[in-house]
Amino acid sequence: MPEPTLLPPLHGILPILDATYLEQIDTLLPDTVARHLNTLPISWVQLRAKGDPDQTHAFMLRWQTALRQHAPGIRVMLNDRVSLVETLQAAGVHVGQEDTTVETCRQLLTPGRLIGLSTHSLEEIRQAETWKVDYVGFGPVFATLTKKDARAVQGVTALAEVCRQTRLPVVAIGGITLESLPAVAAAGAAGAAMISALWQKDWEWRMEEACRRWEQGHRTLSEKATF
Ligand code: TZP
Ligand code: MG
Repeated sequence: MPEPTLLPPLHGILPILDATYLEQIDTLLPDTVARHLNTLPISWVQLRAKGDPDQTHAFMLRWQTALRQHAPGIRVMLNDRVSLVETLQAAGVHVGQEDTTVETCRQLLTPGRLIGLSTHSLEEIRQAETWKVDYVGFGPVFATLTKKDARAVQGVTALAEVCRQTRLPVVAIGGITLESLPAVAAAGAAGAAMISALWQKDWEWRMEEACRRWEQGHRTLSEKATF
């Protein structure tokens, strides 16, 4: 069955639980992370693994189990692996322009599952609108070393422009740091997806700080709207 209703709205920090990064921190346990996320204003996460299919399945199962047990209010999106969404009872799938098409994802998923699509231009966002995705990723906003085949950097000005131009929730991604978070929130993004700036030894503090700075950026946005 799809996720229950009465969940918090999808916005704010979207931590990407990336297998490569998480496995570098040997002290990090799924239960500990899930319990900590549950104390924060985080409404969604994404599981991302680029290993072979069995390893990816095992990784996603391990983390989804921990999250469902210790952070049941957080919706879990799976990167790419649409075939695992129903098996793992995840909230939905996030796909790139070259992955399984949105149409195929809709056919494979039960109604109510979410579909997010990576975009890199207003044109791709317009296309995503016609496909009725639930949100779009947009980026890379800044230079990133995490995704080797990342497209050209878009910048915060382009981010603000696409946020103005579409009614779809826009999740900013790519090279977002704690320092740049307030600007990303102030640009009108619905969320900020982050990997390398979160998953370091002091990840607990980073996660809390990210939530604080997101709120700080949002205050700027509402002040701008008021005056
Ligand atoms: N897609 C576009 S940029 C990116 C992905 C998955 C990498 C994001 O990682 P980081 O470390 O937050 O730049
Ligand atoms: Mg992909």
